[in-house]
Amino acid sequence: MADYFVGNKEYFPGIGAVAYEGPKSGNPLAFKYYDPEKMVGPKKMKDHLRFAAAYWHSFCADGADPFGAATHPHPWITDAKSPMEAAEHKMDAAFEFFTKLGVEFYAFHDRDMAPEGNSPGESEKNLRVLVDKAKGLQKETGVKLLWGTANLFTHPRFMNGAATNPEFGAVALAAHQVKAAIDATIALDGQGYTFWGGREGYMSLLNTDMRREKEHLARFLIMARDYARKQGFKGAFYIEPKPMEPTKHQYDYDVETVAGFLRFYGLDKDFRMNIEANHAELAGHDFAHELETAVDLGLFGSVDANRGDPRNGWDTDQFPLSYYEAALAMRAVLRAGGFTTGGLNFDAKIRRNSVDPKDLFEGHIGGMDAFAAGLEAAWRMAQDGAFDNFIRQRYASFDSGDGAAFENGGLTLEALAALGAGSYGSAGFASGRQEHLENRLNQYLLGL
Ligand code: XLS
Ligand code: CA
Ligand code: CA
Repeated sequence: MADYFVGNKEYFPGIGAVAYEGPKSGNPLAFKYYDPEKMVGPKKMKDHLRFAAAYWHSFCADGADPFGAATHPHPWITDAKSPMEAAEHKMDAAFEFFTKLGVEFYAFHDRDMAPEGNSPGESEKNLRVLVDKAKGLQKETGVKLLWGTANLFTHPRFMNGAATNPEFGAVALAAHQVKAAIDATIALDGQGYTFWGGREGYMSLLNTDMRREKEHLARFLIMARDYARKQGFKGAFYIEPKPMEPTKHQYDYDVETVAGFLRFYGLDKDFRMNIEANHAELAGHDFAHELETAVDLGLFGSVDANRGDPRNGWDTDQFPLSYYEAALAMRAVLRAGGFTTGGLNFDAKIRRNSVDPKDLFEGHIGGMDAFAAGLEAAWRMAQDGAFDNFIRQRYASFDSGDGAAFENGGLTLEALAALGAGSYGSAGFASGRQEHLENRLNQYLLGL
């Protein structure tokens, strides 16, 4: 791809299309492993991985933190005469970035794309204007929308939650925003629509009716689903689990919790999980644990690829770099049969002191390389079959005879106990061979 920028101004001058140059390349702005057209089994790397960039971290986050002011110079804001013009320039910069980096998808919140107006109606109008522009840029560049969502956590009106707000008026305002964000997602041919429960949780049980709040959340999701389907939306709805931050406790705690909730309210046909690595970590789980759980439950959908810092327990949203974690993540994705509507969205941001425009590219390049290497390792695992065979063998006593009768509900506890008192005395001592399997994993990572 030639140097490409949209609009009148180039926001990342001096940076061209990022190309694959191979593992030995010394060019920091080249891929070392991610070779989009390379076949991995029946599919190209790019079709396995379906990379997306996040509008909010890449084009809205300005490096501010609770201790200090913005550090990231955003030329698309400084060169604009009004918030709407800034939003248009930001979109030019975003599509320039997507195309130079070579991601096929992006994801956005309503407020990332268009500024809040002076009334709900004005905010919706602002969004419509920017959605029209995005439609044109998608057509021009071929970049597609992975998912859309509504920001129901930044504005002070949502300080007590959105769908779970104790005041009805706030719930109604949230509905107005979600309806407009669904319309925007449909207009942009989005493949999914995400609900991250930003402040859907509580800060104190002393002022909270949990039962009522969770019922309100379910009611709200049912209404959103029904509206979107009525409008012809065929894509997936995602819930993105997160256990805490910004609230003390969020109702969408982790995959198991959300799965129970979706099933209880009959939402499990339409909703899938959008699993974020950093949120898994905050819930005390490995990233792969959350992915595998969703695959087992038939609720796997999409991934927010990033990492936390294992020592500080915050949602630091750093770029993912671990080949080890990426390989285990891609193993789960392959087991799910690959992505359908979902993809790997980099919900990750450069650090506060990363003030060179190249930093945004290099963060994404590292993450894309890690997942490309992870994909290849996971593919080797699946082809070689050592783990799958070991697991199959480990449970083989349930494949026939008494074990199969137990699995199929053909035994009472008395009958099972009688078998236990009989000939099974030496069972239960087969090695789990964890060390052997972990060593094998390292071999796969080394390309063996
Ligand atoms: C925040 C979430 C958020 C969602 C989209 O922690 O990760 O960015 O992905 O609302
Ligand atoms: Ca996320
Ligand atoms: Ca996060």
